[in-house]
Amino acid sequence: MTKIINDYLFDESAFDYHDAAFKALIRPDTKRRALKIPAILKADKVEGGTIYYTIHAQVGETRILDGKATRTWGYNGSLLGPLIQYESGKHYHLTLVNELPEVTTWHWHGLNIPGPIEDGGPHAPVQPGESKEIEFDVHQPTMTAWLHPHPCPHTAEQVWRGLAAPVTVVNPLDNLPQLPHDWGIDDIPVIFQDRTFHDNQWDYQADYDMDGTLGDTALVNGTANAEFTVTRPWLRLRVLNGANRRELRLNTDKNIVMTQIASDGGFLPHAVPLTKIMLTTAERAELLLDLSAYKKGDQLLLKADDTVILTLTVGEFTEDNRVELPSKLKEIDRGFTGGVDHQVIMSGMDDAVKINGKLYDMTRIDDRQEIGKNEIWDVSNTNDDMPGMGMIHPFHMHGMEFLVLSRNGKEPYPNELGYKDTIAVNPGEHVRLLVEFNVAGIFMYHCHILEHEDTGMMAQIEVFDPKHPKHWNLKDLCAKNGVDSMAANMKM
Ligand SMILES: [Cu+2]
Repeated sequence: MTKIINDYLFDESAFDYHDAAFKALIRPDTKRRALKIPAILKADKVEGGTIYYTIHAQVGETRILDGKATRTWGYNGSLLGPLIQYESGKHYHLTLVNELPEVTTWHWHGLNIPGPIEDGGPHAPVQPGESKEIEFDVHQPTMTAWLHPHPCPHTAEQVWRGLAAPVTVVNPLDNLPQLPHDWGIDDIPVIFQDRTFHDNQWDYQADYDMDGTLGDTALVNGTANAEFTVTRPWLRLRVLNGANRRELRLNTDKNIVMTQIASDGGFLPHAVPLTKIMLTTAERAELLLDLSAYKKGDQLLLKADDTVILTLTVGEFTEDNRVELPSKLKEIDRGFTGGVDHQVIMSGMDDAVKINGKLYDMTRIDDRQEIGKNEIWDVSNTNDDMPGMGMIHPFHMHGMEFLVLSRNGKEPYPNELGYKDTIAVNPGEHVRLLVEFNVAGIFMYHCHILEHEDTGMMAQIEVFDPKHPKHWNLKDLCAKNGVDSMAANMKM
């Protein structure tokens, strides 16, 4: 019998709620609203094997609380964005239209596509009123990713204003089509964020915190006090922690078993039953909930710490979608063949955050790795040098999905045995990662507390292909693309 995980696994003394500036979540005083489900983005056209999408970043208004609408930003809508579906093996052409009053970028968090332009980091700006076109192939396992802006040092503020959208990749080679997959019916996104409302508006500058901005109101898919009506016994939740800083400690009022089937980079080797799960910023988890024992009208409350974020109300079960879960969800080879060791030391808090003792410089290449070789990355968090302080830094790498080999020399947690791109690193911990890039280019790696990343807790790697050598001059690239590389670290 598989052991049920019923704690959050991480170092409790480093949890965000110990911070003096912590804001606990309150349940908003607003009527319950149906959980918003992002629409599926329709292709503009399919031509010669290429699928065309257009994504506008735009300003709008969204009714979130009772009373006045909130001024928000979104993709192809006023808040968040549609589901963008990719299929592995296909070629995509995207038109990115910036209707915002400031420069932005489109970063595909979790997609293994070339950097820095297609990947959408700060080297790939789209100026207000302009549009750009990019093209890329998708070649990767079935997974849940997301889109967000990455224009340093304004990533945090732009995400706060509402820019984020769910992304999925389906790969016929490892997809498990028998699992619930009807979007909005038995397969739903749970995009968790927190915002403070000031007379129904968001005010990033007023709420700004150097260690990560927190809000007191939980939103799921941009819905406050959200409710979803369950119409099939199995429900697949695609949970994304889309907050700037807040750790999501997800649990339910009935402590039911949630079966984790996937993490950031796709299916786990085996399903992991748990009653509690912690996701730091940008981490994803796919959870299967079995509600077959519930009757019409029954409710299950999803909570972040002690605050309800989503009410699941059972309606009429219209179709039985239960299947036998395969004992092995995915074959994963953990063999290591490379030789090089890379080191990443995440240090400091507030404005003293650094990676390997340095602040980000978008014209500097901090590390190199050969395409197609797997190498070890040792990622540590030295916040244990401040007794009674220190925080968890979620470490994210662009351009590939890694495997976790160990935490402080011990086995990774059972739900960390699949591919990931973001990993929580506790103070005093060394996490060893097996990293293999299959696309070349310049990629960032950084703390995914968005304010830390904007302060400069970020570095970049050149992934090189000896068969196609390329000389990167990032100063010239920035000048050509109209990026003020000096401004990238200057937090206003
Ligand atoms: Cu950090």
